[in-house]
Amino acid sequence: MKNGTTVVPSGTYDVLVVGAGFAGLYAVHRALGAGFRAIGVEAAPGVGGTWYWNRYPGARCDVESIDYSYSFDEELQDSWVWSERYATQPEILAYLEHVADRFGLRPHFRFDRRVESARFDEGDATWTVTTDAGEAYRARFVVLATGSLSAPNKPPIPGADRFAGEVLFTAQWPREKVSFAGKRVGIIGTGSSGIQSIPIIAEEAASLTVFQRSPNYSVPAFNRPLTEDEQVRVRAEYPERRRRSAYSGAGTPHETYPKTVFEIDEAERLAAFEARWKEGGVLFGKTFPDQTVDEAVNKMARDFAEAKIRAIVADQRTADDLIPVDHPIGTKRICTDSGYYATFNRENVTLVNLRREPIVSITERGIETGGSSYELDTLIYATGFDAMTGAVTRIDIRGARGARIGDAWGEGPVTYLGMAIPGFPNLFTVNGPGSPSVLANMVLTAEQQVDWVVDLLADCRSRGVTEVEARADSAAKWTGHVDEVAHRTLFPKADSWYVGANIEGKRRVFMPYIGGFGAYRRTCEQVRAGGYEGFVLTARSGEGASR
Ligand code: N01
Repeated sequence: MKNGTTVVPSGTYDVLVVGAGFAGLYAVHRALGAGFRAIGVEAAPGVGGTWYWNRYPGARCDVESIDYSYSFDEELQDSWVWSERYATQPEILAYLEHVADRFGLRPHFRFDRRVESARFDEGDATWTVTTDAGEAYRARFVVLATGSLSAPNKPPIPGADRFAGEVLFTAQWPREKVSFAGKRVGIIGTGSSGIQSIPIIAEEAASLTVFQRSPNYSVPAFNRPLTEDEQVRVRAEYPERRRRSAYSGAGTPHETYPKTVFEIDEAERLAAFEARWKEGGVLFGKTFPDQTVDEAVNKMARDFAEAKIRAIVADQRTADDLIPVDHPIGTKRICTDSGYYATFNRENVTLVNLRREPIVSITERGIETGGSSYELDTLIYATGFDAMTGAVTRIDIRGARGARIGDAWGEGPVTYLGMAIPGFPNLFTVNGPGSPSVLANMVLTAEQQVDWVVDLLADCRSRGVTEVEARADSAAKWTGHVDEVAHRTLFPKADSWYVGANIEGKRRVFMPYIGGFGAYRRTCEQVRAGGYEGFVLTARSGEGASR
C-alpha cells in the first residue's frame, strides 16, 4: 500500500483475477459466464498484459498468429483477420482490445492499479487483495494471471542512475514514438527483445552499440503477409488445426521430422535442417525428435546454425562473438529475427563482447567497459525478466497457517499441476511454474488452465465447498516430476531464465513443465475426473475431505 493512502472497501467478489492479458481476460470472461461475481485488476491503463508493455520497435510474436489466438469462440476465430504470419505487438494488442470489447470485459476490470498484497482469512476462507490505489477487494478465490514474462529485470549495474541521456526498457516501452534519428544508441541484452529491436533501431540511429554478455541462437522468422488464399484455407482448416494443437507437445500443430538422424544419411539430415530453417523461428530447435535430448544430435543442429551465421556476418571476429558456445541449441528459447545477423555488417553498428570487456560502470555520458568508453545519447535495457515467479513473488501473498509466498518458493516454486500452491487455499496461478506455459503456445495453455480452474470452482459451488487447497505431498510429487522430466533433456544445462539463472540469488530450478502440453492436459483431466485427487476440499459445514 502506498504511504498515506486509505483503504476503501472495494467490493466483495467470488473471483478476483489479477492481470488483463490473454489469461486474465479469458479468466474474467469464463468466471462471469459460469455465473460468478468476478473482477479483474490490472496495473496498466488498458488490456494487453505483456503485450501492453512490450511495445518496443520490432516486437512481434514468435508463434504464428493463427495459432497464437483464442480458440474458445469460433465466431471470434472466424471474424478476426491476421495480416501477417507473425503478428506485430500493435496487432496483438488490437486483437486483445477487440476481444475485451466484443465480450464486454472492460467494465469488469479496474485498471491502473497494481496489486500489492493478498491475505487469506482462514476464518471465512476469503482473500483480501490490496492495490497501490488504496483499495481492498475481498474475494473467495484469486486467480493470478500475472504473466510469465512480466516482471522486468533491471540489473543493478554500478552507476546506472547517473546516466544523463534517455533510458528505455524494452519491457516498459513508452506509448509515444521514440526517435533515434541522429542519436548514439546503446542496447544491453541480446535475448529475443534485443534481437528483434536491434535491426530496426540500427536503421534509424546514427550509431548503435550492442552490449552482448551471452550470444543467443536466432533463426530468421521469414515473416510475410498472409494472402487471401491462405486466409480462406486457414478458416477451412481451423477446427482440425485446433484439434491437433490441443493435445500436442507445444500447443501448435507442428511436428518433428518423422525419423531420427540415425535413420537417415547426411544429405537427408541437412535437407531436413534446411527445410525447418526455412519454416523459420523457434521450431528449428526441435527439427529432430531427440534434438534437445541427445547432445550429439544437438551438435549437428548447432553446426548447421553456426554455418548460417558465418554465411551472413562479414567480419570473422564479430561472427565468432555472435555464435553461442555455452548452451545446446534450443535449451534457451531460440530467438526469431528479421535481419539480426546482417545488422552487424552495417557501418553504424558495433558489437561489444562483454565477456571480453565487461561493463565496469555506467557514467553520465555512457558505458565504461574494462577497455573502452562508449558515449551514448540513449541507453536501452533489453535485459529480460524475473521469469515465471517474479510477478507472483513481487506481491506480498500470505496464505493459511502463516505461509508467505517468498518462503514457500524460496527453494524454487512448489506447485501442484502448476496451478495450486500448498498453504495458499483458493489461490490459483495461470501459466505459472510447473505448467507447460512458456514451452507451449501460451494462449492455448491459458485457455486450458482457466477452463480447468473455473470448472473446479463451479464444482466447488455445486458441492458447497468453500476452500480448496493443494496437498503438500501432491505438490512435492508434482514438482519432483517437473524436475525429473526436465533432467531427461538438455534444457537444465543452459543458464537460462527457465532455471532463473539470469537473476542473481534466484534458486536454480527448471520451472516450466516440459512433459508436453497434451500430456499435461490429460493429467489435469484425470485429476478432475478422479474428484480432484491431490487437493483438500473443505465444505461449508467445516468438514474437510482429503482426496
Ligand atoms: O530477455 P532475455 P528477453 N549485463 O532474458 C542480458 C520472450 N520474448 O526480453 O544471457 C549485461 O532472453 C542477458 O545476458 P545473459 C521469449 O520467450 C519473446 O530478450 O544473461 N547483459 C540477455 O542477453 C524470450 O526468451 C519474443 O548473459 C545483461 C538479455 O539481457 C523471453 O521473452 C520477444 C545483464 C536478456 O535476454 C525473454 O526475452 C521478446 C547485465 N547485467 C521476448 N542482465 C518473441 O515472441 C541481463 N543481460 C519473439
